[in-house]
Parts: sequence; C-alpha cells; structure tokens
Amino acid sequence: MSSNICVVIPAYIASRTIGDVTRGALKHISRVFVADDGSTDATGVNASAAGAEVITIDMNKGKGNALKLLFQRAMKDGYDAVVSMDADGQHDPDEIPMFIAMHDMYPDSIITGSRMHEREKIPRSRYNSMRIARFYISLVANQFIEDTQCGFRLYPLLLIKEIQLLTGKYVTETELLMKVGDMGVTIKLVNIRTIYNENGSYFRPIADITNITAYVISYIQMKWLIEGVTSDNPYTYSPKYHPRDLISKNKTLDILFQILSVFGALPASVFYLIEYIFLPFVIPNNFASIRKLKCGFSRITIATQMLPVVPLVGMIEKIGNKIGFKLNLVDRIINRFFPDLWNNKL
Ligand SMILES: Nc1nc2c(ncn2[C@@H]2O[C@H](COP(=O)(O)OP(=O)(O)OP(=O)(O)O)[C@@H](O)[C@H]2O)c(=O)[nH]1
Ligand SMILES: [Mg+2]
Repeated sequence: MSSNICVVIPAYIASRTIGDVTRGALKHISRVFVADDGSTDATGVNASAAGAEVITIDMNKGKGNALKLLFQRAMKDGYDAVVSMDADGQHDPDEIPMFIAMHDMYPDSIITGSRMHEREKIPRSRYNSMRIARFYISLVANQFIEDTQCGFRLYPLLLIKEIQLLTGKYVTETELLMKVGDMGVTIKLVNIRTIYNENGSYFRPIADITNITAYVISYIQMKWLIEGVTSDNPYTYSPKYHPRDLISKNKTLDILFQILSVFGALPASVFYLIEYIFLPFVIPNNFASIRKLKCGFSRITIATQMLPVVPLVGMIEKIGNKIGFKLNLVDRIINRFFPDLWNNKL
C-alpha cells in the first residue's frame, strides 16, 4: 500500500455504484475521499458505509469544484499525490496499481488513463469529438495526449499546488492538463479498460462540449498571441501572471473573450500563419512549440478551417446512413486533418 497517495472521487447521484468503487479502491489505497456534490440520493451514506471519508457539498456545483475541494483536502492531510476516479463504475479500481507503478517511474508527471485503444467500445460521436479536442489540447500541452477526457488519473499534488484552476464543471480536468503541459510537464498514459455501463451520464454533449471547446480555443488563442511575438517560448503558462488567467477572473470579460476566440478562430489561424512565416526575420523561433513539430503552421491553419465542415459532413453522413449508404466521411476527415502531430511517420 502506498501511504502517501489517496483516492479522490467526485460524486453526483451515484448511490448505486459508489459503494463498490470505494470498496474496490480501498483494496489498493488505504484512504478514499468522496465529494458528495449535492446528491439527492444516498451517495454520501453509501460512500461512508463503504469506508470513504465524505466531504458534503450542500448544493451541486459540478465536477471541477468537487475535484478542487478534494485536492485541498488531500493537501491538508499531507498526501503527495491523489488518484482520481469516477463514481459511476466506469473505472476499474483494480487498475489503480498501474497508476502507482507509473508514478514510481515518473513521480513528477500527471498520469492519465486512456481508453482510446478500445475505440469500438466508445460511442462514435464521443470518440470523434474527443479526437478533435485532443488535437488542440495536445497543441496547448506541447505533447500528444491520447485521451484528454478521462477522469481516471494520478496527480502529484506539488504540481496541482503550482497552478491556478479557474474553470468549473467538466472543463477543469482539461484546464489542468493544458496548464501543466504548457509549463513543460510531461503527461504519461496508462491504457485502462473502457467501461460504458447502464449507469447513465451527467455529461451534456452539447453544453459541456461547447464549454470545453470554448475554453480550449480561448486558451490556445492566448498562447499563440504570446508565442507569435516571442522567441524560444514554447511554454507560456505561468501561474503567477498569465493573461488568460487574468481574463478568467472577470466573468463578463471571460465570456466575451471565449465568444471572440471561437468566432474569430478561422481568421486568427490565418493571421498566425502569416506571423509564423514572416516574423522570424525579426523574432527568431517564434511559435517555438509549433516549430518543434516540423509540420509547420499551415497544417494547423487548414485543420482549423475544417472545423465548421466536420458537423456539416456529420449531418450528411447521418442522412446518407439512414438511406442506406455506408459513409465514413467524418472518420476520414479527422484522420486526415486532425492527426497526432507528434507522430514522426506523419
Ligand atoms: N462532484 C460532482 N461530480 C460529478 C458531477 N457530475 C458528474 N460527476 C462525477 O463525475 C464523474 C463523471 O461524470 P459523468 O457524467 O459520468 O461523465 P463522463 O464519465 O465523462 O461521461 P460518460 O462517459 O458519458 O459517462 C462521475 O463519477 C460523476 O459522479 C457533479 O456535478 N459534481
Ligand atoms: Mg461516466
């Protein structure tokens, strides 16, 4: 048993599964904290009966807020790292030792579970949106992250202490990966089982994907604004002073910036391409994070221009499939335009 690691579980209306998840985790780690986030069922009672220490949040405030409280609690109790798991039974507690083994090898890295090797088990639309999201999240994090949306992770708390987490709900886990990656930290992966069960989901495909996308795009715009005019600067995140964080602290400004970033994404990516080509004469090695990739900025500009095409093609494909054509257009577009840019075979 690792004495300086605890398990943290953000939970919302998960009474059916939280007992088994807690008991399963306690087989591998001696302390489990559950944040019961305004659940209207017996989540808290069942977690506690199974041996977890429960942090009760009176009103539902979302997964990100619960995670932040759990991190604080683990820090207060002197832990070095936490393993985070979902409460709905989608993560197998018997895979915890893989995270710990990887942590022993890479104690300063975040370790995230990846389900992408079991593509057939992931709902297709979710799989495709995750592939587009990871294209941009990886660009921010300066490394390819195979699965950016998995809640089964190991976080070294020293790292968490260093960054400011200013988003909420399902965005926080993405914010976290992007910020640590944009500070130069390595993110490691372990392949985990993909479990889609009958326990339902609180993830709202349109609202939550929009929130994640808007934050990712707005962060990347800020990163490229900075990188475009600075030399040798692939890691732009600084917890002490970062313009994106300053904007996050003002709600109205934050919403305005996100709207502007999303609607301005297509022209902005052309603007960055021009900066990428012409500014090195005066600012050598600007866009250092992109130059390391050797694929050039044009590939990213083209991908971004394709963004509005994807949902359109998705609709055509749906109609086509209904009337008997087996189209595979979305897959092909994503394979072609949103690949792993770190793959040398590209
Ligand atoms: N604390 C807290 N936890 C939440 C909230 N919403 C979801 N969770 C937890 O976060 C985990 C993942 O939530 P899900 O809604 O299943 O989202 P997901 O697993 O990304 O999406 P699916 O793959 O569709 O299940 C589960 O353990 C939930 O109990 C919330 O509002 N507050
Ligand atoms: Mg789930």
